[in-house]
Amino acid sequence: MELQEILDIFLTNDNFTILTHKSPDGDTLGSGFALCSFLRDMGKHANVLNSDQLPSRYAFLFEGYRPQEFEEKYVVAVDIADPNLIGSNLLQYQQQGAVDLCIDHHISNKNFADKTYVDGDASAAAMIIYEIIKLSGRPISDHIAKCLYTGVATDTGCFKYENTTPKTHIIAAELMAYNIDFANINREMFDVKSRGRMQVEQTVISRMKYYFEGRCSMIVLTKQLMAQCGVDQSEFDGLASIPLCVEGVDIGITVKERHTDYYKISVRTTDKLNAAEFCQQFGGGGHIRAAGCEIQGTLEQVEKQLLDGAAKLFEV
Ligand SMILES: [Mn+2]
Repeated sequence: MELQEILDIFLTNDNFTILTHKSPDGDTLGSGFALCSFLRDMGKHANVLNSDQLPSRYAFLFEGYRPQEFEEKYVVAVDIADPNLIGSNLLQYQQQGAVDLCIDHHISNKNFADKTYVDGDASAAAMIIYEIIKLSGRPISDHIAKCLYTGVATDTGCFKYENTTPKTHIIAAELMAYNIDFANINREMFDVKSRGRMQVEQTVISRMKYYFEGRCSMIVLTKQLMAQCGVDQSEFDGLASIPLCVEGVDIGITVKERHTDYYKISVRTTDKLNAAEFCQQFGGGGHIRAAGCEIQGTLEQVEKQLLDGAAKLFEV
């Protein structure tokens, strides 16, 4: 599929429903609301749907947004790799044939829509939306620029992750030329945390353990701690990067309690170790520097299994 073909779809259809993924992030919301503005600015009808309540930290992306009433004729999914990610409150869209077009940047995309456009080189879905809007030659409002910048910044960890490319910077630079407060967007997205989240960080850091002469560190997040600090799942983005922030650590492990005796493990590594290989020992997987797995057992059993697994990596 060519970008022009997608643009033609937007130009020739009307009454759009734009689907964003559950547990929404800056990219799915930035892409969704930018596309919605683009369509509405052309006098078309469009709504953005999400299975979950939208986190207030993203409120600047949908300020003044009101749902429109119309008979839905075209369904577009943005940043959604798998129909399950549409979420349990929008089950009707998970059915075969419910989604007309999917615009995504995950190479793992399940091809669940009638038409799918995947650009695995795009750091964010927002980069693809930007290219479509730019191709149209229509004006880009400050609101659209703000949404797209947020998508690109958040999916690249503020231009720090390995998925950042020269093109990422070029698009970000073009978006910065609009009247957007990028410094404040980045502050809100990366620096500001709720008090509860701060408390969680404070506790897990104070209890962080080190192994293998300081090359491995581990933090544990229990349900009790989450409840104590009054924070919900949506606030735990990025927590797994904490253990690897310590000098000398090559593998940082975050153990998160899901249910009793059931733990979700997030692993981050430097270029000296392979996180995916580590997690494969426990039936998980992922990328070279970031991977995950799930382990059943008591906390003590889980910790022991992880350390035995790490010992293999360090060959001790
Ligand atoms: Mn994305």
